[in-house]
Amino acid sequence: MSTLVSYAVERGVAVLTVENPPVNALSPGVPQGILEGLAQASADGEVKAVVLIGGGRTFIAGADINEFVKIHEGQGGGLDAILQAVTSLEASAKPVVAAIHGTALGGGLEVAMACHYRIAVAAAQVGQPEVKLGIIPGGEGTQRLPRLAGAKAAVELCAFGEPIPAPQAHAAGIVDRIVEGDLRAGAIDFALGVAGAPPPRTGERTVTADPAIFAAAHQEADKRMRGQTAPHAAIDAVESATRLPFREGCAEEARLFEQCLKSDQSKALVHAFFGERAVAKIPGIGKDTPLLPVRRAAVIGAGTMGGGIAMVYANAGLPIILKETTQEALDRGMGTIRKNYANSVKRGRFTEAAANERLALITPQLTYDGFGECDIVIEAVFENMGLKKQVFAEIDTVARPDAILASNTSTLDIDEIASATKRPEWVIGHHYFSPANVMRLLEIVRGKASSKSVVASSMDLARKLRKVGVLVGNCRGFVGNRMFAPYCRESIFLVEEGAPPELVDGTMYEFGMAMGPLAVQDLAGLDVGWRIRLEYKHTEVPGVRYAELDTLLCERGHYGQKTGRGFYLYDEARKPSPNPQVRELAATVGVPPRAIGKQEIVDRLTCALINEGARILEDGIALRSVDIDIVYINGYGFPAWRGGPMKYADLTGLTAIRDRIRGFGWKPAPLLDRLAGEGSTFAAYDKGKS
Ligand code: T1G
Repeated sequence: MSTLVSYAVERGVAVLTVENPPVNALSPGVPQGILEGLAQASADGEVKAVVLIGGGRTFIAGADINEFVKIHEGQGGGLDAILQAVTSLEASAKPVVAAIHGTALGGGLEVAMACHYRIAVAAAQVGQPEVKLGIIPGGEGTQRLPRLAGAKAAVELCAFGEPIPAPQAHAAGIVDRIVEGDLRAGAIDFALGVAGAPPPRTGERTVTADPAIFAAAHQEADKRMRGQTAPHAAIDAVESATRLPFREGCAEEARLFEQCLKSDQSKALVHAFFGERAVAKIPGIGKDTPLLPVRRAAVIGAGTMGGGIAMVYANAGLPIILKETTQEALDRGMGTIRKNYANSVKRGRFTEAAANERLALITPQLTYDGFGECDIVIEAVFENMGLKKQVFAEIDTVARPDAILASNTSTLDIDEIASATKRPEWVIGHHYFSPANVMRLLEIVRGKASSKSVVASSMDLARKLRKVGVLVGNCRGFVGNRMFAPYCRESIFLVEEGAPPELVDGTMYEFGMAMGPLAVQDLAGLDVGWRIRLEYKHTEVPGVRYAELDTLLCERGHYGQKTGRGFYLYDEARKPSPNPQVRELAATVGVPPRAIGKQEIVDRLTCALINEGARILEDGIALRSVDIDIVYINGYGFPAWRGGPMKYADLTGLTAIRDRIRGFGWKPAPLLDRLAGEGSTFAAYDKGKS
């Protein structure tokens, strides 16, 4: 008997329990175990019905995604075993009941739909999230789901990948009953209730639909899943269920599945899935590192970032003090927080009561009262080293000796900030991305003195705050902003050389970026970079070309959205339109204008990111190239379906990337040069590091 699927008979019902922690994925051996258990139940005259249930915290959460990594690496594999299991389950002469708790996702829902009945606890979720991996359901889910829930519901689940709660699945016809109390006992009762009746086989049903459903879904996928191919394949697969007999529909699904699985988008999205989990693994800081419990917090500064950070903690159910120096600034900060929550309630994201609960967790004040009870104090004041050091000197005296002291600085030296305290081992960077209550990325900046517990506790806290925590080293700009500087500089060079801002931004939007680089700079404020540049003017190297256009705009008071003019003009609704002055100012830079194509724009901007990313790896500022990818996907709007800048480089080929860089007259980063010379990849570099 399989060790991955246990078998027991209770009151004449065979109970097959999948035991493959942590999520009961359909890893090799699990489908085989289900088949063995089904055969044993079929052969046992005492058995009247079968229950399939998950051990531990969940039902089956899908195929084992590690298998797709092997397929992507050319090691073969596929869904044969899963397909055998679903076929045998549905063909069983004895009724099979899927008993769902936790999540039934992907192949897990497909296995459940091959069963004759599905029952679930109300807290369970079901879904077909395969498109988030750049593929589509490949276990006949695109054929059974429309037969159970109708084409419209099936298209929504398969093309957009969001799970739904069990009660909604029950209403849709996917789940037959919501069970109160013990799921296993309820499943056995249900199975005994249907024993003897001919088992309903979903594959024997038919389904029809208005073709307009699919046309509408394709249009919606173009918006919600911009640039991605799998959602359209999923819609086509579901549409085939309304047109073809079951077996032919399954063949169409298999064809589309294979087509998606081979795509770079799937390689990129699988990379991003595992990458988001890999970044939590810090060499030298094991799971046994003592974690400092964080139950109460305080944030200093009620500006955009401080207010957003206060919301992050409140949203995670943690009380937080919000301290400012003047009542006016405090009121303004609290006013913004209240407005944000009111907007969320208006959009239906949560109820008025939930918003008030969160607001009640935020304590605005002008003093350091209560700081002695806080487990963490976050500094979020103006980006000025002198001011930050003054604040850290103060919190050093008011915070508990075992409190974490975190700075939200976006570029400044965390070691210098720590030097303002007597306890640098408790100081670390928690760099949020604006708006802090929305962006998932949290760069955790490790100072040379930051203790292992403070690092491990910060990574653990990121998860609790529903952030993606990425540990980065201490240098100007850490990882994200250090790469963003050459990316932005190159975008300005392109405009100085004759490419209109809307061509540069439009091209990168088509590439998949959430926003073009020039629009992002207008949003952040051109004056931010201008001030930093003035502060570091003395470090500039004679003969090196620096962007001029942003400085020329700032010298005229044009800081971007905040002044209504920057690379674009903005109306009162901040709607952008071309700024004719940009061309005039660009002409004064003295670079002869020329027509610049889209491919050159994409290549120069992606290579600017990749080359700096390689230097960051060499300098040890990022642990792995995948950490850089996760930073860019979650903090800078880089499309996950391209995997992040370093995965994009691997998929393009490092030799091609290096040759492009040389073609621009730039110097390839030594690591990039070496890996390209070896015919290697950043992924291989990562493997060598872990
Ligand atoms: N395969 C392999 N490993 C998986 C996995 C999976 N499907 N799901 C999770 N893990 C690992 C994960 O990497 C982590 O490992 C640990 O389990 C805990 O995960 C045939 C082809 C289920 C909602 O896309 O959405 O079925 O880091 O931290 O926050 O048509 O995991 O500890 O080493 O995320 O509680 C479809 C993906 C697959 C579901 C639980 N299924 N997983 O979240 O835990 S394709 C999915 C999730 C498919 C069929 C097709 C979440 C979760 P480690 P975690 P969590």
